[in-house]
Amino acid sequence: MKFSWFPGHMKKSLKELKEALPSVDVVIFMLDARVPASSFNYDLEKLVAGKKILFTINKTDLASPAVTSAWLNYFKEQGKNVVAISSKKGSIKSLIDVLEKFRSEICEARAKRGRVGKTIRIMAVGVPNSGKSTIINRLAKKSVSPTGKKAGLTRGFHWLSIGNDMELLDMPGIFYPKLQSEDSAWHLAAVGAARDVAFPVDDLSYEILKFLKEREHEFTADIDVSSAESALNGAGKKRNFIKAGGNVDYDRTAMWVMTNFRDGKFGSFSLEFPEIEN
Ligand SMILES: Nc1nc2c(ncn2[C@@H]2O[C@H](COP(=O)(O)OP(=O)(O)OP(=O)(O)O)[C@@H](O)[C@H]2O)c(=O)[nH]1
Ligand SMILES: [Mg+2]
Repeated sequence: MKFSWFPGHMKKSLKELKEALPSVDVVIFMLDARVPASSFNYDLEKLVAGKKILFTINKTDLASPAVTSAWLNYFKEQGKNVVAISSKKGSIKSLIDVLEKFRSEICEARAKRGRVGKTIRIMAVGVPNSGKSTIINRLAKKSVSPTGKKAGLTRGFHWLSIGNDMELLDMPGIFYPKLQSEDSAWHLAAVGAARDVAFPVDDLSYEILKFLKEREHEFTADIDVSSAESALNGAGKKRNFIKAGGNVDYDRTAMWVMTNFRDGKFGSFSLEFPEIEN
């Protein structure tokens, strides 16, 4: 699959992230619950060693609940701080509780060094579209950062004071130079993280149709997925996406498959499982 990875502006963001690190107390790793492996980077975890780290599995409303539980256990078994939330639809109390625990520990450590000050500075890191700005707005209880379906919405680094003695660094989504696995590229594109890298939408929709077929999704019951052409033909006919002249409109069909998958309209699916990916 043709895929141009790591666009130039990611390099710049990674550099800015490193520059911001000295003033950061807490790092929230925002993971997309459907692709926790591909939306995480081990090199970055090493880079922020010494900070308080919270793994946040977000968008649980779009993922398989059983697989999300497995991911929670996976991180807990490694002794990591982890919560699973839907920052758009559900409660974020579990996340707030951990941040408050971190705050007491940080203040205690400061007091030992003779320092005062209750404010903690938090950085939310994740691939584009993982929900960083949404969670910042939830914590601030108002809209302080624009959010939206388009990956790459937040540009530049901004410290935002969100009340409760917390400051949050809103920053663009970041990819990493190395993909976690062969499937990472289409997984990230499928969840909407990879808008600004050249990913062919027909290849992507074919991967999604194959994935649905493997899971015996009813939409694919009578679709032949042995080739991209037959899969898109089947899906297009089913939706009646026919061009003048009688051929299936592949572009429209591919866009429809991709958008429906991203929005969870085929159901809640996890693309990555801890025992396989790690
Ligand atoms: N269904 C669902 N959608 C979510 C959730 N969290 C965020 N979203 C949506 O995902 C999209 C991206 O959210 P943002 O908060 O803008 O993501 P971001 O990580 O700041 O993205 P960039 O600034 O582009 O890096 C928006 O349409 C949000 O409404 C969630 O838990 N569930
Ligand atoms: Mg953002």
